[in-house]
Amino acid sequence: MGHHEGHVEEGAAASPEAGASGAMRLAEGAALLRGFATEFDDRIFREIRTIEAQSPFRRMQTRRGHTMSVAMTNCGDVGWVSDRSGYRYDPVDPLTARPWPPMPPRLSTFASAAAESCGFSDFSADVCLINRFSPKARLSLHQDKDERDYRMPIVSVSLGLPATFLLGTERRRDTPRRIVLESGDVVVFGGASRRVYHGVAPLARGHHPLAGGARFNLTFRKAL
Ligand code: MD3
Ligand code: FE
Repeated sequence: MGHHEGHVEEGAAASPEAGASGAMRLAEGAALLRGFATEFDDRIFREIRTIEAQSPFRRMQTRRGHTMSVAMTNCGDVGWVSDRSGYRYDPVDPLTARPWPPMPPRLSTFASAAAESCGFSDFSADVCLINRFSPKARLSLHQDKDERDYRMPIVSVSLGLPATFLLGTERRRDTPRRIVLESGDVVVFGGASRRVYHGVAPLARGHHPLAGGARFNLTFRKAL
């Protein structure tokens, strides 16, 4: 086992051999790029601050009337929103009644480069959903199926406190694998992995020099 041993729990079959690109295969179509965003973390945090100054983080309501524990905002042509009428991609931020902040070109270039390194040569994100986890915040197992073209991957960037990512299969009842994602880790979910159930276990308390007591996750998507 390489020096990554210990990050991946319960024998999550990330091959310890990172390939030429540095990617570790997590599952069919899913690749983990450890630390791919680390050299850009300052810049990404600055972009997040600019975005949240225009469209603040907020905890959305579910159709059933629950308040999500994760706070969210978006940038791009549309944003993912959830309320009592359900969830959707919306070009207008319901909190501000204005369009979402534009996708910073450097972020979309970064996401395309991550996708490219995993074999997705024509990925161009039109939305970035930004999740902010405080201690105890979690995401229950779900699939992401509001996007039009499932042939396009989703690129996930984790920053701040570590979290246990739950990687299931296309069957909800299968026990998910637990994979610790740390600040700077990037995961590209494409192919068969695009449709799997996944979630995040309740965040543990901690301190991170850039993020304080929180974890941020950016998911770059092609929604339209
Ligand atoms: C696998 N976010 O925003 S990122 C989400 O850590 C979401 O904030 C989690 O699940 C987070 O929808 C997990 C990894 C991820 C994101 C989207 C996926 C994995 C995925 C879509 C399909 C398959
Ligand atoms: Fe998801």
